[in-house]
Amino acid sequence: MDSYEILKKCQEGHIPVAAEMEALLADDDPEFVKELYATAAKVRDEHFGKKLFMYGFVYFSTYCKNNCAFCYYRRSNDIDRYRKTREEVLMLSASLRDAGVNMVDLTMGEDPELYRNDYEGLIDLVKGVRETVGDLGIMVSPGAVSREAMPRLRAAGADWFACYQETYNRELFAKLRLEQDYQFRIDQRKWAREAGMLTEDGMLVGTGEDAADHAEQIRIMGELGCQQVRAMTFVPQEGTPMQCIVPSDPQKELKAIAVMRLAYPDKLIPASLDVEGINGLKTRIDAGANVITSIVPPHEELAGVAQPELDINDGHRSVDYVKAMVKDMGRYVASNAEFREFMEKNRPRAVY
Ligand code: SAM
Ligand code: MD0
Ligand code: SF4
Repeated sequence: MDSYEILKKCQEGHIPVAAEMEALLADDDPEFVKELYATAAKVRDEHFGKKLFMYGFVYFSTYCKNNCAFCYYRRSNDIDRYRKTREEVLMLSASLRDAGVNMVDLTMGEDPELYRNDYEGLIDLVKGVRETVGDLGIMVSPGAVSREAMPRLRAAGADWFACYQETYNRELFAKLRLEQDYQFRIDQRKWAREAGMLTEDGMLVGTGEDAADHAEQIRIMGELGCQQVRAMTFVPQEGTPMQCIVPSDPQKELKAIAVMRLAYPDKLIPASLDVEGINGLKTRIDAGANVITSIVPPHEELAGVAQPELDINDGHRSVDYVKAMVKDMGRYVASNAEFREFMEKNRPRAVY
């Protein structure tokens, strides 16, 4: 299949099928790749104009009972950890709201303390953040929770549920997310949708997959009905079994972003600051992303996930710094009303 021909069709509104996505992902000719990004950016602009969304990231507990091979916060890693108090999380959320983000992403390791008593601490926290942030979006990224927890998270005020499969290759999943159930993780997003939450899925790039795996991953993520889809390059973490893996060429993630955009013109696709920091923002936007995630306030002793410290305390991941860069790119940050409009239009109807 000729990749230029496929791209040309996409420029005219064609949505690529899996085999076409694979052909686009497999062509590494520099001229072609440039054209791929430009086409994706154009498709994004046709749907969203110059508007970008911004999410504040609150990684409020770095305790985790899991042992993912890729993750710095896996339980076997002997590292310093923190758990923010309810008051601290409310204060951080309020300051992110005041600084102008569209959504607060409440993320945690699978912290037994917050899972205790049927997730009592977590649900109470979400309720508090809802009272604090008014009409801002709230995303929760709590790990894999019970089906019963979903309607309670929704009722507490969560708009979005994020849970990344990382890969739809079962063998690779077993090597990455050790001792975790593949189907239980897939069901997370289904259960969240049934409870009326919008959902996000994601793929980890650079852990041994090829263009065919990426195409398959992108196809399935869309088919399962997520409104936000992401790709993040694996960043090797000290003290983990994957610490010596050579990081993948950054272009792989950018190409995945571009192909996701062509396949899903109207979905939200993040440019995460958690991979290459602020230096990686423009390249991701230029490849078709339309959301900036992992904005972290400085001096609050908060961490990133893949990049625990990069660009945080010098303020380069702050709202103000990111806003200035958005302006430099000739784009603007959406209003909360615009973000809410996206959510209302795309929110799944609760079935229980
Ligand atoms: N603990 C919850 C979970 O795992 O679902 C919520 C945390 S979520 C922010 C963690 C996500 O960050 C993972 O699903 C993975 O995609 C990404 N991540 C973690 N470690 C990473 C690394 N070293 N490099 C790139 N991405 C990473
Ligand atoms: C990010 N570090 O946006 C965050 C995280 C969790 N919902 C998101 C992976 O990159
Ligand atoms: Fe825990 Fe999430 Fe890290 Fe896995 S990715 S070890 S579940 S924090």
